[in-house]
Amino acid sequence: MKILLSPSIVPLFSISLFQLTATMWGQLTPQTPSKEFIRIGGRIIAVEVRASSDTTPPVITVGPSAGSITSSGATINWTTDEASNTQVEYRQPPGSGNWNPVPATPNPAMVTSHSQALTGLQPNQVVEYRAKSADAAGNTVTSGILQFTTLPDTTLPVITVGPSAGSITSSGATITWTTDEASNTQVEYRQPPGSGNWNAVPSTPNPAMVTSHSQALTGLQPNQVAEYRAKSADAAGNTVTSGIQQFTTLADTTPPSSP
Ligand SMILES: [Ca+2]
Ligand SMILES: [Ca+2]
Repeated sequence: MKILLSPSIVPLFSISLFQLTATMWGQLTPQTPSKEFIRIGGRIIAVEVRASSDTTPPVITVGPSAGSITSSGATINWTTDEASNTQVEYRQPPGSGNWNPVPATPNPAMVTSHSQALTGLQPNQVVEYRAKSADAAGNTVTSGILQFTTLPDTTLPVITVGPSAGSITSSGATITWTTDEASNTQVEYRQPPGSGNWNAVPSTPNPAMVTSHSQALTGLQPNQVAEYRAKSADAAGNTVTSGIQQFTTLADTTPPSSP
């Protein structure tokens, strides 16, 4: 009995009819043409491994193009003239560092209609990308480099925890809250509630883009209610303002210093 095999993954299917074990399969993966003898069920079988006759890379006949573009993602689609695997490489912005391959290893499904989603992109910024497909023999086509621009971020941050006042003393407190996306930090307060204009701390928002926010208030009057609200803006300027909260400073128990 003689089985003709190519070094590609195709022979795995052909000989699986004989219930090869993983070890047997390991014996059947030479990268160069050769003849092997294997024992299956008490029978000695001669196996000839042939070099693949396919030396032609796939041809991209349609695309690639970017669809379903959002502020953080898109889907890249293309068509090849023969069954091949799927991978997209992208950089944002163009020319920035190394290409990011998605998936990290190509999707092994051998198809002619390719679709790969990109996620986690920055909003309102150009992305460059290229599509790659390899046939079963490993011949790879890489498309030219194309671009698209993600949509602007129009979604306000959401405050998921807080705000709440902690570390309360007779003259201050620390306001903390959490947002669902990176955003800046500012607290507005009045003491007592309803008195005059809001005091913004800091006067311009702390520009650090974070999801865990903390802002100290100082110089408050002792033993008096303060009202406050938290504000956070994302990089696109979408600003969330919390509801109004209150806390009461502690009584002043420190005697005046005497000479
Ligand atoms: Ca081919
Ligand atoms: Ca946003």
